[in-house]
Amino acid sequence: MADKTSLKPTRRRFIQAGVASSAALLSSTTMAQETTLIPGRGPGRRVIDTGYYGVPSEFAKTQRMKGNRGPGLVGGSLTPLHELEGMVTPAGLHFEVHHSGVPDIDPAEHKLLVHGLVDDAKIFTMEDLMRFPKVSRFHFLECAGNGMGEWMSPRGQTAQQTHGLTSCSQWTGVPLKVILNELGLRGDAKWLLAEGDDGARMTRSIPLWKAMDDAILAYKQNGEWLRAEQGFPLRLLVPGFEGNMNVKWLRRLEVGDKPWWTHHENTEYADPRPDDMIRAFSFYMECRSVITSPSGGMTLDGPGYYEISGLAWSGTGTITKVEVSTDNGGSWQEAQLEAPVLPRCHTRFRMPWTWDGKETIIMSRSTDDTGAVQPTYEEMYKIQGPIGMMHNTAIQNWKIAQTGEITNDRS
Ligand SMILES: Nc1nc2c(c(=O)[nH]1)N[C@H]1C(S)=C(S)[C@@H](COP(=O)(O)O)O[C@H]1N2
Ligand SMILES: [Mo]
Repeated sequence: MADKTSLKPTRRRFIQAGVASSAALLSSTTMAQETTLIPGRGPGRRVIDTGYYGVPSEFAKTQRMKGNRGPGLVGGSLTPLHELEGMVTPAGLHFEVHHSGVPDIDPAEHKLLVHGLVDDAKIFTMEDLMRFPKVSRFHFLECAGNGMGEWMSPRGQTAQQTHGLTSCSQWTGVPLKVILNELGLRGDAKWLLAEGDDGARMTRSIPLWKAMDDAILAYKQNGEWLRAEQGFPLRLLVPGFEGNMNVKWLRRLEVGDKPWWTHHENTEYADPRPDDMIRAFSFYMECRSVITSPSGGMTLDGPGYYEISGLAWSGTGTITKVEVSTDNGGSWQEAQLEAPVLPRCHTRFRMPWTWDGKETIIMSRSTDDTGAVQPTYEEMYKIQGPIGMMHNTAIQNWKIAQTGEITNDRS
């Protein structure tokens, strides 16, 4: 067997092949001295040393954090939007909201009953479902309560705390309409009840037009099996609709002619309006955006060039424009949207910026292809009332102090 050390690059090899990129930064004499000092690294870890499922580097500390509702059974975690790039959320960082913790379900045992106003009621196993034609689509998923702590005054320090209840994945599964057409819908069918197999037995009424449009019975997320936290082995995905309608651990679908007015439809997810009315079925998560970098909790390292970047999304359509203001809303500039720009999907925007070192407030404002424009808090209060909690879509301000420190501030 070859001596391990013989695999290490020799000093000679380093001088010949190495450090081409750092060469430009060093004078030729220091370069020669430096290269003789760089030791070879030797062989690295092997796959059998670390396990066959990859994990982030021990130096990469990006993590979810406990959600606003605490660590109990009702609660979950927030996506670290301020530390992520692009538009896809890694499965291990997808936010979570559970009403009774995460059940562990064996897919071999799991079944989906579809019944009610259909010609043939049927029980599907996971194997049955996976034989149907499938689709893979990128969609965001956002909890109706994303940013609920921000309604009255700024509270979260980072974009994770203010906006971390939205994530985006590529979801794979059977289009729901394929299954419903297979069973045959009766003429009076108008609504669909979706029920989860968790302790909370989350149930929500979904309008049939949405079920027959782009809803998916999803079992894969970013190519691999759904995570238990995201509803393994099966979840309903209703793209662009509020998070709680995307029932996880899906075990039953009932077709009916009217909504069921379930517990959650009469409590948490009914939204008060300024005229004292209650909006029961909000459905859509509307047009919204947030600057993720630079953002709350970060510090700018003196005046100079920075890239302003963030995410925009809309449950009603496709993002067509994101404007950025770096002078507290005084003037706006259009940011670049980075491809792919997809319907009901996170869209990454970027804008170059040179900070002059003076105190200022930066913010973003999104527009979608229905013409919806993200409102200010004042504008949102007029539509939704000042005491709402769900469906906060307002423009997020980040205040940059002269020291470069960034805080969540609306003044
Ligand atoms: N069965 C079941 N489905 C559920 C929930 C739940 O507690 N039980 N929570 C809902 C809520 S409130 C949200 S916001 C989304 C969150 O999905 P995620 O945890 O995959 O991010 O799932 C929804 N589906
Ligand atoms: Mo939610």
